[in-house]
Amino acid sequence: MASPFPTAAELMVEARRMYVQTYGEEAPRMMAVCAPGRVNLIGEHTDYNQGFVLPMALPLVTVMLGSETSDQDVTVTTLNEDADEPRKIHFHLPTDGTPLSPGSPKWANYVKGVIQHYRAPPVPGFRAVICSSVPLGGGLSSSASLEVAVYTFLQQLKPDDKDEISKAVACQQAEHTHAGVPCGIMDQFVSVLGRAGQALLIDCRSMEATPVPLADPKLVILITNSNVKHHLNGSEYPTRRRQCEEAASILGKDSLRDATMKDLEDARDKMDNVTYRRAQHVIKEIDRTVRAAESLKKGEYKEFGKLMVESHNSLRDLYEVSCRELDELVTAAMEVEGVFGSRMTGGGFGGCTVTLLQAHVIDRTILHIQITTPIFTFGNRTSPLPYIFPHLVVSLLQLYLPNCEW
Ligand code: GAF
Repeated sequence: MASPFPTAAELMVEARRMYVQTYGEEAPRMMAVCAPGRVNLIGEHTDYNQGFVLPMALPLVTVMLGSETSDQDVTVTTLNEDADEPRKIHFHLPTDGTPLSPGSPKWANYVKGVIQHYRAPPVPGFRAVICSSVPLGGGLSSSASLEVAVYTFLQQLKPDDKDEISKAVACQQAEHTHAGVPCGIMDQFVSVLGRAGQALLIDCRSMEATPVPLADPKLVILITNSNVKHHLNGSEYPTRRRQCEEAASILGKDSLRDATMKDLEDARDKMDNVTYRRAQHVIKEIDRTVRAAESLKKGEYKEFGKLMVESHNSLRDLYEVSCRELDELVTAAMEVEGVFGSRMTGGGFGGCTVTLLQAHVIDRTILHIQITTPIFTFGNRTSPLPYIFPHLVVSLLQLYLPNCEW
C-alpha cells in the first residue's frame, strides 16, 4: 500500500515554491534539510528515568528550506495547516546576549528555542519555510523533528562540532525551555541518529544506542492515528515525571533505572498507591524493553508482540496515560490473526497506536479496525469519519531518512 504522506523530496519542492511566493525570489545559496518523526516500538516513559527505549525513525519528516540574510533578522513561514496563527514570524536576533523568550505563536518557540541552544552561537539572520508530514499532536514526535530540522538548518549556516548526541541534547533543552515540556531524550535522539531499516535500543543513561535491524519483508508496522490530539505541555506529563522522581528518592536511588521490583515491594508502605503504580510501570517497562529488543534481534515476533501488549496494559492501568480510543484500537488490532502485538506509542493521552503484524494480513487488519471501531465523539461534535484516518503502513525495507542537504 502506498504511503498517504508526501515524501521529503515532495515536501522540499512545495517548500521551495512557497519560499519564492513568500520572499519574492530564490536566494543564491538555498539550503534544505529534513529530520524524521519517530514511532516508539516499546519503552514508554522510561527515558526520563534513565532507562531503555526502542524507537525507530519514520519516513514522515519536517523539512526546512531557506537562506542566510545579511542582517540579524529571522523570518520563518510554516506551511503546516494545523499551526496556530500566524503562520509567519519575524524577529531580530539579539546581539547583546539577551535570551530569545518563548511567546506566540507556539510553533515558533521551537525555532527560537533551538537558536537559543545552538552550540555555535551566534547564528546569522535567515529566512526560511518549514513544512512537515509528521501529524501534529499525534505522538510521532512532530516537535522533535521540527527542533532537529531547525538545528540541522543552523548547522548549514554556521557549522558546529557535529557531535550528534550534543545536538539531540540541545534540541531537548529547547523543548524544556521554550515548549515547556520536561521531556526525556528519546525523540530528539532518534530524530538525529535514526536510520532506515533499523530501530535503536537507546540506553538513556549512557546515551549508547544499539541498532536493532528491522528489515524482514514479512513484517509490517502499522501506525494508526486515534485523531485524539495529545498535548504534553499540560500538567500530566510533568506530574508523571515528578512522581517517578519521588519514587526514586523514597527508594534511595538516583533514578528508577537503578531500582528493582524487590526494592519497590520492600518500600511499599513508604509511598502512596499512585506513586507505587507509576514506579511499577517504569521498573517493569525498562526490563520489558531490553527483552523486547532481544526478541526482535532473534526474530521472535510473537514474544515481542506479547511484550507490546503488556506495555500497553501497563500504560493504561498503572501509568494511566492511555485513553479509550487508543485502548479500542489496540483491542481491535489484536483480534486479527497474524497480528503479533499492538500498543499506544509516545507520551499518551491520545495520538497513535503501533502494531506489529505479518505483512500478508495488513489489508485484513486495517479493514477489521475500520469496521469494528465505533465513531467517537470529539468534544461536542461527532466525527463523520472513522477515527482511524490516516493509516500509515511502513514497509520497513522502504525507509530512508537521512538528514539531507539539498
Ligand atoms: C514524549 C517525550 F517527549 C519523550 O521524551 C518520552 O518521555 C515519551 O513521551 C514517553 O515515552 O514523547
